[in-house]
Amino acid sequence: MTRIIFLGAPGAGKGTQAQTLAEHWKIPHISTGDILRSAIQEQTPLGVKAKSFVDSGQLVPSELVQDMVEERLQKADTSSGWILDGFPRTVDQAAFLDNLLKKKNLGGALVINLDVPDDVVVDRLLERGRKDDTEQVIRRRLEIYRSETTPLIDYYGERKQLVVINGNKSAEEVTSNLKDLTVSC
Ligand code: B4P
Repeated sequence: MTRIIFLGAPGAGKGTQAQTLAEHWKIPHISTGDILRSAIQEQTPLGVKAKSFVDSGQLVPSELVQDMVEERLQKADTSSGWILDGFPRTVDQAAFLDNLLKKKNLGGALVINLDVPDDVVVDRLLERGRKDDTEQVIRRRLEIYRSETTPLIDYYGERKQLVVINGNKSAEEVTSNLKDLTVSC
């Protein structure tokens, strides 16, 4: 069973790599950002609550995202594994996921931190130009990444689950390095 978590700054390539690897291994790519954006688009109760947080680059309250992830991980397509992209983003969310995996008698996931310098991610996101990819919102997301998400590097490092990959290469080169890495795990 393949269980992978992608960490990395906004724009580090988590979504790009998670999608490619999920197709390669035929396991679901679970992106909390994608699920939230589609809930916002469909104006579901979750989407209505999440909209202002996503638009301004803030984290959506953890209770909402945790319920959403728990529900998604109950679906039958997760039986041979999954790739989580964008979750966990805080130490509280990581502890929640650990408990959830324990309840399901599953071991920990392999955690991959895609390492990319700030100026590179800002350029990538400005070029992508999604609604939350304006310079001001990107800077806010990077600040929150630094304060809320980088503590996960120590969290998973201490648990010997963490691998750091240089994400500042072409998407194809990063994919090739990831395939080498995960095949040997
Ligand atoms: P996400 O959708 O996760 O946003 P992201 O971090 O910007 O996406 P990602 O990092 O995957 O983009 P990618 O590199 O693939 O979250 C959006 C919002 O949702 C958050 O701000 C928050 O409000 C909310 N949210 C999500 N999860 C949450 C949680 N757990 N808790 C609370 N709130 C949560 O792509 C970036 C661009 O770079 C693309 O255009 C791509 O083509 C390009 N690119 C990728 N790799 C490249 C490479 N190697 N070289 C050149 N370009 C590359």
